[in-house]
Amino acid sequence: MEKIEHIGIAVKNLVEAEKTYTALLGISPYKREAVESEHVTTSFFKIGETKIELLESTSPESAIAKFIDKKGEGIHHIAYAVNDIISEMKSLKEQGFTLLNETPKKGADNKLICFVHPKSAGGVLTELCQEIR
Ligand code: CMX
Repeated sequence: MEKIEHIGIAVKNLVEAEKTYTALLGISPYKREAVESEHVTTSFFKIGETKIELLESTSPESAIAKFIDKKGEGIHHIAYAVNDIISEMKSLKEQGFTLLNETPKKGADNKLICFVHPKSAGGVLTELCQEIR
């Protein structure tokens, strides 16, 4: 893994959360993007080398809606940048981690992504992401 690429934060209302994070971080979001396959709308802030991804659900069935129902708003996942997502996935699987998808999926912000189940990663939903080159 190379670095923390972003931290995902589940929010109820993206517009309100954007205002809060703009005030908190002193910068504006650089992009808003819908990820239809995940039923979310995302908003990204760049803070140094890392990004903050705000996630608002677009469907009651989405992982974000379920998370907010259970735990409320807050940190949802940590995403690590990787150079070669296929080999990282293979290596994690061999070590016993539970991957939530067999092949990388297209995520927000021009990334190939794969999630690792929180139950196999110390209670933290973990995402691998590789820039689409
Ligand atoms: N962090 C830590 N624990 C989590 C979690 C999270 N984000 N989401 C769920 N859990 C825990 C729950 O608390 C629960 O624990 P207990 O059994 O101890 O109560 C357990 O995992 C199962 O939770 P659940 O509500 O029944 O949820 P599901 O099993 O239906 O789904 C998960 C959990 C991780 C498989 C699902 O959320 C998932 O597939 N996530 C990956 C996709 C995703 O999160 N997409 C949204 C972001 C997209 C993006 O970044 O673009």
